[in-house]
Amino acid sequence: MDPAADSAYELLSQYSHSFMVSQVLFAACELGLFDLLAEAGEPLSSAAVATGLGTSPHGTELLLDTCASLELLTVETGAGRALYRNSGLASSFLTRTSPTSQLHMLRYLSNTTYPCWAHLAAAVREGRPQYSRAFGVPSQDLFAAIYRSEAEQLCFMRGLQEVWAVHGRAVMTAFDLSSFPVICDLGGGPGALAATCASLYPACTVLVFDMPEVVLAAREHCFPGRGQVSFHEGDFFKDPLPAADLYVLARVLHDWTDDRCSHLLARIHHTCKPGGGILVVESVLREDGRGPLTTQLYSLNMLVQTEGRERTPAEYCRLLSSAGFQDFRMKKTGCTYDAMLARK
Ligand code: SAM
Ligand code: ASE
Repeated sequence: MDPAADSAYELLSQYSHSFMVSQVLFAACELGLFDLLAEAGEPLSSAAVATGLGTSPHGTELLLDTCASLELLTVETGAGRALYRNSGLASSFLTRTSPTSQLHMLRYLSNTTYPCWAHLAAAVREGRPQYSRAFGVPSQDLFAAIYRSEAEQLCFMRGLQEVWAVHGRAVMTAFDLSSFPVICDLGGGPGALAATCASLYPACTVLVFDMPEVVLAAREHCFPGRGQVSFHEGDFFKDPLPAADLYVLARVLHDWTDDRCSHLLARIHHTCKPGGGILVVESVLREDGRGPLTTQLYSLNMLVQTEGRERTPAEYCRLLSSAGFQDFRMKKTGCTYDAMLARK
């Protein structure tokens, strides 16, 4: 066999089956596998897991051994039987009670993002999001589609916040923000990044501005740790923006076309005090647009789920400069999301 052809086939095979890996992860979370193992307090046999989850013995055994190969579980064998426990990854990120749990994001990816990706070819052909094919709802008003039911809205809100328990500090300390007395997170959702900001800069006043239904849900479902943050409701394309020294836009610009971004940035520039700033937090493409792969995949995700795209540093710089902002600086954080700061 030709070794080059061999390794090419191996790569093809790995790509072809990657969706199965995602589904193993999604199914294990949906079934509550990692919570069962966390709450058991001792390693469990496959039979005990099947009983605990109410699942078939055979299916459970396959799922457990596959999770072990994926390093989601560890397995101890002895005395003719296997006992399973959560790996460090699963304990940190896949259990309900972990402060860094990513379970809502995984549920969102499984129930919403994945069905949209089933129509990736159509999205590429048409250049637009796929809510009508995936869910039978129109995509004209983007957030009407994203928030098409209360359950969907809550899952999106909760899911998107979870990354900030892991990367919020890196993003908010990329630049020293302590010289901005009032910081407003526009489209800040239920306020996880704002809360991180408030705890890092205790002398700053931190506000969140988001749509009325988001602010209402954030208040009603009292997301934890948001005590120091105040919520303001409105439409950032139309309504007056709160007065602030620094405006944060985290994963907002990537939802929108260049025209919508320019409109929003011009409104922020108009409200911003001279000397004030704008902090943009996004997964940023390499200058040539050819990587990192995760960001390219996110950009395809913006194609299937939004009107936007991920952009390069030069593209963000151009959008901000055209709106009148100066002194564009970018700091890489080493995680998925980077920070860019500019001044009025
Ligand atoms: N900044 C948060 C983060 O990074 O986790 C949330 C990002 S989410 C992709 C976009 C946010 O913008 C949502 O919370 C959404 O409700 C908000 N948003 C969308 N359109 C808006 C509008 N017209 N006015 C105010 N907020 C809006
Ligand atoms: C959005 C962010 C996301 C809109 C839809 C989204 C995310 C998932 N779906 O602004 C979070 C970022 N993750 C990915 C895969 O893009």
